[in-house]
Amino acid sequence: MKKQPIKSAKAAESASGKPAPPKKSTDLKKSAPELTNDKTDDLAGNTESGAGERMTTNHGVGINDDQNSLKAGDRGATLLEDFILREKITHFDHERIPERIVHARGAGAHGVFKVYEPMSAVTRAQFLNDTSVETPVFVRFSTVAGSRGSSDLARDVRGFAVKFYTQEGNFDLVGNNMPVFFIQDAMKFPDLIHAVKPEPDNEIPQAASAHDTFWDFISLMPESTHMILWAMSDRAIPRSYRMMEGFGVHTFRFVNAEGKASFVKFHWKPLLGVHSVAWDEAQKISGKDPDFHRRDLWDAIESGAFPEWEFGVQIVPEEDEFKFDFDLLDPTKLIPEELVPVQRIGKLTLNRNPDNFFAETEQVAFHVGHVVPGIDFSNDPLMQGRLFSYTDTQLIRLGGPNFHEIPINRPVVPVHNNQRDGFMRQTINRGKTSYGPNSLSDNAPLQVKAADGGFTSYAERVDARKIRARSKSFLEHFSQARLFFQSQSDAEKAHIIDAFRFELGKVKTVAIRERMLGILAQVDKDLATPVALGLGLSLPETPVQLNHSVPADADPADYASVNEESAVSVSTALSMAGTIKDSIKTRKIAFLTADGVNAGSLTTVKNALEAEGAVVEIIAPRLGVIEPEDGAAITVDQSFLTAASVLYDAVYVPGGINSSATLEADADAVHFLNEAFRHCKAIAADESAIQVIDATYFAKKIPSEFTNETALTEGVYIGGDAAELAAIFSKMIALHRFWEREKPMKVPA
Ligand code: HDE
Repeated sequence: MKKQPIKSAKAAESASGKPAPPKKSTDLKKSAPELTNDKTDDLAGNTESGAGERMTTNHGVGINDDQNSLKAGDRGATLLEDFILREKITHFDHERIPERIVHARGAGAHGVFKVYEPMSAVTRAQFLNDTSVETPVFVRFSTVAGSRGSSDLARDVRGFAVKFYTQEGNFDLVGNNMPVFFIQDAMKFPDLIHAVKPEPDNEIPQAASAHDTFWDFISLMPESTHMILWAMSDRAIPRSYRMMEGFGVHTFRFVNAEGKASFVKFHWKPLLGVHSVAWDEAQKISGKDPDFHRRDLWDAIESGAFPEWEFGVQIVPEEDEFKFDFDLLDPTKLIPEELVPVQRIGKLTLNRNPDNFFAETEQVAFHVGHVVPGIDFSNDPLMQGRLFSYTDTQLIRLGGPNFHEIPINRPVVPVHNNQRDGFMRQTINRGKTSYGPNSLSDNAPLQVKAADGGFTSYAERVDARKIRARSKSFLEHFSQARLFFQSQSDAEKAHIIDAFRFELGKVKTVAIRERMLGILAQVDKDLATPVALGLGLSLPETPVQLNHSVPADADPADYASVNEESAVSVSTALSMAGTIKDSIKTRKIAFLTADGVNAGSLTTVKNALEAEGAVVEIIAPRLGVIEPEDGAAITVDQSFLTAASVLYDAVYVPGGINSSATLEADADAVHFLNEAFRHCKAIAADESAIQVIDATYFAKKIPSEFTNETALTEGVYIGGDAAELAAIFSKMIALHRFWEREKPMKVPA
């Protein structure tokens, strides 16, 4: 029997007795198409909008006066008897639950997943075999270190957690946007998080790793070197959640119907490519719009521009387990795509925003241990610890053992077992038996044969002594950090060097900076030397002793870091330079305008960019409308006060003699352009707006005439023909950024 959700008044009234259809796509969302699947149907029984309804207490009594408390006379005192006031205030007093200890700040969305081809050769998981099935999903993206109210643009790892509501139960893929992790053993996770969180005496800094305790820990943990290179790269400051890769990080197992297992690494590949912002820009966005990523995800879905990822797998046959120069169980290592290609096996589409942040995004509870038949664990010691942590944390965060009944968490298939009771139990279990074996209910609920979808754990052979130790195969810490660094473009390398200079520059204890340089020197001198220069320090002459985290009775030699060369010297998949750059879909373009703008050029360029899916906003010195030199008044979307260049991907200045004169003299407009240039964005202007460009710093930096030839290398174009300009500008925007001009042409902004 299907579980009975609590029904809203509307649903309860429905003639069929079935839950009412989801309200979200019909009455609340403007452009999202009608969308139903097993999960929306399931959630529908718990949704309500209150629109046009009578106001009641939580116990259904109509409320006559929601403005005044009950008093002895109109000047008080308030009476304890006022059950309506007491209920309202009490509920309010208890509205908050503890935020997640990590990944507290996040944004979620609903979607669907579909596999391209049956994967029966490697897994029996039904949702990876039936190409006709659209599996509902809920995804939550997050930062790691900051509190719920912190900025989206912190330099940080991003969580990428996907809950698949499959017909065989829920499968959670709780990944990150980086393929490796800081530590190799779950034992060190509380230490890592204590080190990165704000310092305990003064709770400073918020959502930032640039402080002593974090780098103290990292500099003592050579196993974190590979991950720290990723964290200092632009991957840690994504342009959008929609433009991030995702990784399961650990090696998992696939198991097919014959019981044969393969190792598998999971990937998400965004169809819009992998893109980032500049660090200076990230810091400014944190002030101008701390909800930048959350808003971006929400707006894209609302406008029908549904974010998409392909699901990728790297499959390693069990017999190849020891064929690599690293241990597959070591979560600080990735499998270079050159060694095992990523097969793209399906597509994830996010197509519906949550109805309620708290009920869905905050209450969703992911767990690495939520697997379905055909997917199993490996012995990665980090993963093994996670298998404990996730349910444990929900018990305190969501207040008890029944969080699986919260609508966003419950599966779309019925739940039957002998577990009972506990805080906030929703299910009304009928009958006398809550144990098995039993004869009174014919032994129900009945165990499920493997052939009918019962989960059976992979029968891995284990024959070992109990031992607390680190495998020797985990001691090589630098080869993949070097592989990562050497696979980056020059601009990406420069950003990593700057990030280390920034972060270590914020560290007050010089010995920590020095120790970190000792680690970087093991990775690559081309990295360590400029970082040392920026810190005003010199590199240590001899490699420093790197075996700090050693058990009390162990021989340090057994823990000494090893530094070898990776079998692969460059892996193009690790760089973002070669990512997809053929689309301007959802890119935000600022049009700088004023009274007297040329409506012809403005409209031609606007229509052309919008036709390709870009989002254009008209920015002017003030809100309201601007009067063009030709045609009807144009509505202004933002003033220079509410807009900022860091919130856009590209800038265009349409023609118009009078508007150009106004903008040329407007410091905010000129600053807007200078800042966009500093952050390496595409900039275009009509010929008759050349004076606005001439007022910028970068006009003096670029010697060329901003022609077709240089537009795609320098990212600045000025043209007289609006249609031609739009075509070139679009190609420039698709390139995302012109990082090459960053260092040689830096301008004040
Ligand atoms: Fe998590 N992690 N984690 N983690 N993690 C949590 O669970 C933990 C790790 C990840 O949007 C917590 O429900 C341990 C790796 C994501 O709700 C907690 C260890 C990866 C999210 C927890 C790790 C992740 C979490 C906090 C080391 C990438 C957010 C709240 C042994 C593969 C999920 C919660 C969401 C959340 C524990 C390491 C990803 C405390 C002990 C590696 C995306 O249970």
